Amino acid sequence: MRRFSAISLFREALGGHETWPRQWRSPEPKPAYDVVIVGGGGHGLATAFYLAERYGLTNVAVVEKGWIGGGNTGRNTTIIRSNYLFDESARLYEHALKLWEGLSQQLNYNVMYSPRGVLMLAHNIHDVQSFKRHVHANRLNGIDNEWLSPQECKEFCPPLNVGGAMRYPILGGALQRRGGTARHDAVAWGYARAADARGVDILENCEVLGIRRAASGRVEGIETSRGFIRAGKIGVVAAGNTSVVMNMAGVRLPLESFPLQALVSEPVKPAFPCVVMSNTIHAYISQSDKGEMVIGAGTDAYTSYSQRGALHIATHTLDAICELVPMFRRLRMLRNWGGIVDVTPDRSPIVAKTPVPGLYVNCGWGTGGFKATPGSGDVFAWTIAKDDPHPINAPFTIERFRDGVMIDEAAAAAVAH
Ligand code: FAD
Ligand code: PYC
Repeated sequence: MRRFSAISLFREALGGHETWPRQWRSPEPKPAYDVVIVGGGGHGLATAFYLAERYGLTNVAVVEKGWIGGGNTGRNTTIIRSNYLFDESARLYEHALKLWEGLSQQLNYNVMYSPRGVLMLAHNIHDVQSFKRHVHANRLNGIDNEWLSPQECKEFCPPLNVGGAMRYPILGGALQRRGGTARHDAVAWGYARAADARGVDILENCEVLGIRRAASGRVEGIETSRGFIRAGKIGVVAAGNTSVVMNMAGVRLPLESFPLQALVSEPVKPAFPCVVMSNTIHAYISQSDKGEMVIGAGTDAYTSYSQRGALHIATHTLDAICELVPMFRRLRMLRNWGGIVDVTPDRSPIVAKTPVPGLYVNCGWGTGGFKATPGSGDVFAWTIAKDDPHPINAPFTIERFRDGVMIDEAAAAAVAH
């Protein structure tokens, strides 16, 4: 027997329309949020803050699968500098550095930005040539960077061993005095608190599982572990997981994800006055306000989504550091951890519109995105609000990999990958 529901009878009366006539249909449902940001790291939270602060967009949610700042933002070695080689990068990282200088005041939250100087050590003739080239290029771009002899390195950072009989002799160094550090989790909390105060919703423990698109192709919203959230626009800032999230919308990106690890020593009294980086041996040292020596190592040799690095990578770094700073031999290490960084073919980020209307992406910061946090959030907010890139991030497109317009910053990225 054929069964009729009230609706099917109604449809038959209309002449068998599958759907109701347009004028009887309810209007398109309104987005629950004008903008949803996927990823509650520093970049995502900064984007939400600038959307509210600069463009009055407060109907915004930041959706985070874990807790805010629990990704790379809370795991990095906090080095801030803008001494990149190419004009495009110099503009981007210098924009960020200028924002760092006033950030605690702007957020009314102490992010502990400490411009104590970043010294990049040269250990062979290629390092010397490459760093001198960076010094010249930076100065042409109005960015401070200077070359120091081994003796000047020692004066700037007395614990360094500049004696010659070493595996990694110090042949000089490039010093950016305005570079330094900031407290990583304070950056996440400062942006979160300031965004929240302007009306932004921050949804923790809410994992994005899918991106829903309309028949037109435009984004409609996100499927999450807590249900569907409708959105007018979606900005994806999910660091090591970006390619997974972007695949949900059918967008493939040229990204690889690697573990990168760091470790800290037991806390000691102030002993190390600046930030020292050695790209050649993958070692980065500074002292935190708690007194721990913060040490970064290199990336693992294999792609992975695991938030821990291989032990031999850290061991190699510690061996080399004990030669560079002999007094550290007596320090005990307290804990180590890893994060997942996503790397593009030219080691520069993608901050751009995508082929999907209403979908934007900010990723590929590799091992060096913490320093960019304020600048990245600022220009990404512009891109989302205006549906058009800011002049600073305009070169950082997805299409540059198709067109061969690379911004090859491997030498400035600090950690080889
Ligand atoms: P994250 O802070 O990782 O935020 C992304 C967020 O997205 C995460 O919280 C994650 O949980 C969330 N997410 C992912 N998938 C989903 C999903 N499906 N649904 C919802 N949420 C999701 N940079 C420097 O400039 N200087 C340094 O000294 C430095 N040192 C580093 C040392 C280490 C050990 C590591 C790992 C990185 C280092 N970096 C450094 C790089 C820097 O940490 C990152 O580039 C930067 O923090 C990226 O910020 P983010 O906000 O994009 O990412
Ligand atoms: O980009 O300066 C940097 C950095 C140092 C350690 C990891 N990244």
